[in-house]
Amino acid sequence: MIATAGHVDHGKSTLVRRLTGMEPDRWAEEQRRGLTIDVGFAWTTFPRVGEIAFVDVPGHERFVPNMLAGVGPVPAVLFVVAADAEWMPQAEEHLTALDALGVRHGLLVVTRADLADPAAIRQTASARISRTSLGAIPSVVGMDGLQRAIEDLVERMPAPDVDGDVRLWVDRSFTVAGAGTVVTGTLQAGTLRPGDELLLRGRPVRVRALHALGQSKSSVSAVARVAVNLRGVPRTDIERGDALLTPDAWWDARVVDVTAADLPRQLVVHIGSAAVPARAHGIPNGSRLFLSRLLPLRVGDRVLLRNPGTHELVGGTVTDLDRLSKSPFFLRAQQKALGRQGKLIAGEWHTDAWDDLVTRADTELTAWRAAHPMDTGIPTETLRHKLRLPSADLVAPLLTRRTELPKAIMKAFSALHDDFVAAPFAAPDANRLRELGLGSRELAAIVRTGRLVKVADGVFLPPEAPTCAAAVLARIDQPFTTSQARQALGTSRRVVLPLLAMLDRTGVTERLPDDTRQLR
Ligand SMILES: Nc1nc2c(ncn2[C@@H]2O[C@H](COP(=O)(O)OP(=O)(O)OP(=O)(O)O)[C@@H](O)[C@H]2O)c(=O)[nH]1
Ligand SMILES: [Mg+2]
Repeated sequence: MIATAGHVDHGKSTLVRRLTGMEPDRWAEEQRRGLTIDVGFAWTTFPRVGEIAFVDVPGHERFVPNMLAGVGPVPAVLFVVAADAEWMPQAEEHLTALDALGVRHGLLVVTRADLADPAAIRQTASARISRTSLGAIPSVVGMDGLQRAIEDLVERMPAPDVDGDVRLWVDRSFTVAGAGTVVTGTLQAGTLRPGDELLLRGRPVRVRALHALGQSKSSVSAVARVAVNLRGVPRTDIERGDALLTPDAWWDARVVDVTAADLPRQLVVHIGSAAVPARAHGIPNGSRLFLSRLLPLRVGDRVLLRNPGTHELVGGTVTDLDRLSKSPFFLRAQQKALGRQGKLIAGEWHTDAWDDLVTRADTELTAWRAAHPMDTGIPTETLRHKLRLPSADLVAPLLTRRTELPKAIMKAFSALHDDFVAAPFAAPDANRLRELGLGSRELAAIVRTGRLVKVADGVFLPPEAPTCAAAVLARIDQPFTTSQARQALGTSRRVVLPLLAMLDRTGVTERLPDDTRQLR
């Protein structure tokens, strides 16, 4: 795939027509006015490199957004200048756009050399181009040696990523009688096959059939011009700027951080065939863009930012999406878009900072216990807030993590565990703890790993004991005395007093003036 670029009327479409024998200006109005308005496509086969498709863009300044939609997804460019003209404004603007997009492969073609000496403009254009991402590129005059130069260009280009994720920016959509909705675009990476499920505006759609360069295909790999026939999608649900996406590979972002600084407040973000108005404000090392609609992006994407008032263009690289980069947690669907790998913690939440979180949770728990020696444990919401967890679902996995304990402690703990199976509220007394070799340090370690809760000094129970106690007490007559509670729980006064006090504090039970209690 190669795009054209250059000032209006400098012979881009004529060049494509001569190379392919096809008419890139497909609209009647374009042919009548001899002016390209929207992107056109034509293709041919060259002996050395096979099929080559050209995206022919308009040169007129009014159609710059169409030009950007055309060159956006294309990796190489034929930069056209006319021998009988100076270096012109849209040549400069197109070059700025190519530079901002980071296009690195190109060929300079001087046209209309029958009308003037091409030497001067060839030199000027080469010098200008060499200062951009294109660098020093070869140049040809007219059709002489053009085919060979294009073949050289294609051979220099890196092999496309045919296994990559698909993001097909739609540049046209139409209805074909009997087939339904068809969209076209430039496949930059990946491979498409009939039957593939893709996402369009967050909804799954299925590929019914594929065409490339006018022929039906059982698969199309990047880089290619492709027409995709979609099942069950009304034509009116798709427009230029939409994208067909590999599921879970891109993130539909509303807030986008980019490297570009000092941007105008109002601008238009161009990527692929999309042009989305946005508001910008400065942040350290760049700008934050608030898009007027969602765009499927990834960190590292190159975007083009255009000031619609002055037509100024700058490029930027995406550094963050929806302010997610600082969050230790992200959703599965955000992993690829953020370029992060993490393990699944709960629900759809992943993290790549688990060990760090465990350490921070430990610190918070230790501080909490010191400040609230009599409490069961830190309330879920408090820990969620302190660790800035995006969901309360993440608290439990952090607390119930099973940190390894030394073997001797684990052995003693298993003995305790067996005791609790027999009598769940019978906290071991000092003798039993001594017998098992569990001193205050060992017990603190067990509590830290969430295997025991400390109900009072020297009183330890399984972590589920308070909840179980509430369930047992709910089944006896209300209100109940301390002694009735002790009997129902099958335990001693030493345990029942602090256990009931804990249940009072956590709002499970209510202590009445006559010293009886009832469940709230
Ligand atoms: N004499 C001469 N005329 C040419 C040559 N190449 C193009 N032209 C003429 O220049 C005019 C503009 O050519 P196009 O190919 O439409 O130019 P373009 O760059 O596609 O223009 P836009 O798409 O509007 O930007 C047409 O009248 C062409 O016939 C050439 O090599 N020699
Ligand atoms: Mg044209």
